[in-house]
Amino acid sequence: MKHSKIHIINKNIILLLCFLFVLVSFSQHKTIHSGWQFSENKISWETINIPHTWNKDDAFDDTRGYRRGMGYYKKQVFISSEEKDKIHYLKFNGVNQEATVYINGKQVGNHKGGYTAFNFEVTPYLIYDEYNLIDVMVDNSHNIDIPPLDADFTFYGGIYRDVELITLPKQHFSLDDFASDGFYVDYYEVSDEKAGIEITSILKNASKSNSNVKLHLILYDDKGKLIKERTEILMLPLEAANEVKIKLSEVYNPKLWSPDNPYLYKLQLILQDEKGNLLDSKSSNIGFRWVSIDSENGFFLNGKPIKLIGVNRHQDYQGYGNAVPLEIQKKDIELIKNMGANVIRFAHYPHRRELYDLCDKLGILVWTEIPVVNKVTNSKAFFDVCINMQNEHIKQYYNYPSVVMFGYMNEIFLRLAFDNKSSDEEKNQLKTTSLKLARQLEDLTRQLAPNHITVMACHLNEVYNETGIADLPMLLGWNLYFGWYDKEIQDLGIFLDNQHKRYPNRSLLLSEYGPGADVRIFTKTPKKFDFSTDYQAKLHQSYYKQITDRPFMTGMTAWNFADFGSEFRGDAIPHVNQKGLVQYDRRPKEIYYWYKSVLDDDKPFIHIATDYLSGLTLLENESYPIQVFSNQEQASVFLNDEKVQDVNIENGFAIAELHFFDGVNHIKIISENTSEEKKVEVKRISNLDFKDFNRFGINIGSHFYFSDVNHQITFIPDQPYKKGWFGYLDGKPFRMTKDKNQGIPHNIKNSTSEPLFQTMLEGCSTYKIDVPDGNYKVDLFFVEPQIKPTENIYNLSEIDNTSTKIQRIFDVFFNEQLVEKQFNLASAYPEKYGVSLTSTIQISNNNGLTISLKDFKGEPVISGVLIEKLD
Ligand code: GCB
Repeated sequence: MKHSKIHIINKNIILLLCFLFVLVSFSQHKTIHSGWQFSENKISWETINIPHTWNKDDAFDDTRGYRRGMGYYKKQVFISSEEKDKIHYLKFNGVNQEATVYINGKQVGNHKGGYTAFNFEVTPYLIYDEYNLIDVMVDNSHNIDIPPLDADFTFYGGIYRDVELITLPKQHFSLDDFASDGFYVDYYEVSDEKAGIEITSILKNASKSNSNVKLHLILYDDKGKLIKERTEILMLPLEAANEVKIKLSEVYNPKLWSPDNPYLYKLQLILQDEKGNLLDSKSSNIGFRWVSIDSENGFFLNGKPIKLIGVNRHQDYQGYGNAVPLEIQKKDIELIKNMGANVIRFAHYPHRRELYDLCDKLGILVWTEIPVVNKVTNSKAFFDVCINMQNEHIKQYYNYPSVVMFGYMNEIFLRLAFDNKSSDEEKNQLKTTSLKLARQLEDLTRQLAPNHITVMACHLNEVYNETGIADLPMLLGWNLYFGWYDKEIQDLGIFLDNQHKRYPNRSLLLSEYGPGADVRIFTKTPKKFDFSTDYQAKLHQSYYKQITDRPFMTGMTAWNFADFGSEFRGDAIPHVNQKGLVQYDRRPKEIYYWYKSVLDDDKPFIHIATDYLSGLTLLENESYPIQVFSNQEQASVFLNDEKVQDVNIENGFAIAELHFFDGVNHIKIISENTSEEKKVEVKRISNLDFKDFNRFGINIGSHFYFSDVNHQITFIPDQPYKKGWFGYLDGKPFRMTKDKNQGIPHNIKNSTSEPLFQTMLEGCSTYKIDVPDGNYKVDLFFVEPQIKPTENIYNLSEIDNTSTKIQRIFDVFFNEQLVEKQFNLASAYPEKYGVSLTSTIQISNNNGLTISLKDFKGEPVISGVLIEKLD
């Protein structure tokens, strides 16, 4: 028995290999990456490889500036006359955002939309036994007929996904149905007992005569063992494409697919001619699963409740823009799985298809959507592009068993909500148009994907309820930023309870949440909008509890898996949205490990959150709270081999208040099943004598530490003056907006030390630092915060425009010595420059250093100070 099983498996493998071998000579997909020519102006050309974008650097570089416009690509391909009887397609898997394709100077087609695949049949344009010229004209300029019109991510232009040259026999699986694979898998009667699939194939016969073919469908289990098969003999009418529906009979006791056990069967579709020669072949993952949602009890997979906890993902990556090699992208999905997530929202557009295949394999449920974001255009052309895009999206992504949710809009009223120029009538018109488009997309989605869940995401605004748009999708996503753009962290639950009460029949998902966080910023006292990783931990930890406490919530997807490029943004790193759980280059922030602690119970796990505590400086007897993340219940904390305390780990974390020594400290956390160790280097200063150190930096006006690579120092938080130490005698932290928690200046030029400049004291006339007598070099840091305030709709706070007129002029003294007379940042540095003033000073008579800022006009500002002892 055992022997014969092995025999069958082997036989199948041989069979498969035979098919693959023959396949190469029949239908062929050639990826054409190399040796393309690219030009921005058709005058000077450079040789590039695909994937490619022309915005990978300029979207981050203020000097060059982000170029939205045209890009021209060309490449020669030789087509042999041996291919003369074949059909040829050129397939583009992603070109942002409009492409016009020419072969040998003749236009073969145009495609609008940057995130779905498209193809053109190029057979009539080819010249055999010669080089054929492919020209692609790409346009990423703002086009009111192509979504997204406006969004918080960079629209990198270029051919940024693979280009394929596909050669097919005359009879093949059609490529003409919105560039899908030409077949669709539907599941029927899926249960624990049995499960079936029905396959709809679109078979095309491009020859001038009717053709008889065989369609052979085979279902294998995950070991390659044949489970079901069926062969149909079909007559394909000449020059036509036809749909064929074939059911495979049910599999009994099927192995169900789930995040815990992503069991995949494999479907092979083989098209042969009447003599049995292979024509074309396709395959698909088959995962038997069924999903349902319930507005009281959340999400169900295979009849069992499952809380969806995961992330949103954008596709770009530091240094690559959107032209990211596939293997690097696959790592994201692995990292997400490793964190313990069971869901990904591919935001705000379809990502590479290979990643969905990986979600099938790793067991991650998927929400996928098209980029209709922030606003719509009231034009037929815009509607047509959206409808076409959703057709492409659903048909290209239909067969992945991981895909359970299809979406089509994100925060569609965001622009409207911040529009103070349009009349009420114009606004009502926009509401009506958006609702009309939403209805069309919802209907289309339900019609094309009747077994999937339709979704849409809204931002915090009543307009979604008022207009009724929120009632359209089967599952409503709320993107909620309580404790960041809005109110406080605890307001999340209050809002959700209220929505649930008002709309008890709606199923809800928290589709986005999260604060910005920069690994260079840490603090004992995290505050809203400080970009500290500590505030990030606080918010995520609380949100997780608030969602898991509410059974009606289907789940939550954090914004965002990784930091991503957003050209207009100016957070702690300009042009980058820093809400990632991992950095732009995917190095995990601490919060990544916290998620792992609550989501992944595969193995005992402890993480000590000290990875970015670089240059921690502690004064006098100061201690520092260290977060310990773990999936264990209890642990003992050791510092430098001495037991300090036992901690209970709740909600995945515990805090250990540690009294570090000066120098390298050794932390060890031991739980019953595992342990973890970390070293932390600490500078403990018992007074400002400058004996064991010769540099000292203060992040004036700020409550956080900032570890600054440029100055090779960690600036420590500010304080009111304390004798023997340092601090301000007057002044208050500067804020640009009425919301006192937000409103730090953005996009500071000439610096990558934004967190040093962004926070500052305003109205400080005296700052004292009690350094001993000696010779010092002192750097002071300034920025004029009120030049050209950045209008950022994602910082949902009011900008005080009157402030642009404010001028400040002040004199700067070190003790009595004048350093700068009539310092006028606004006129000396007309852009928002990070400015430093450097001067030496001889301190004597135990006077310490007094920095005086004497106002001449307006209130002085100061961002930081760095003192170095010279001898
Ligand atoms: C949102 C948007 C997303 C933004 C995010 C943010 O609600 O859907 O595209 O990136 O907020 O960070 O502000």
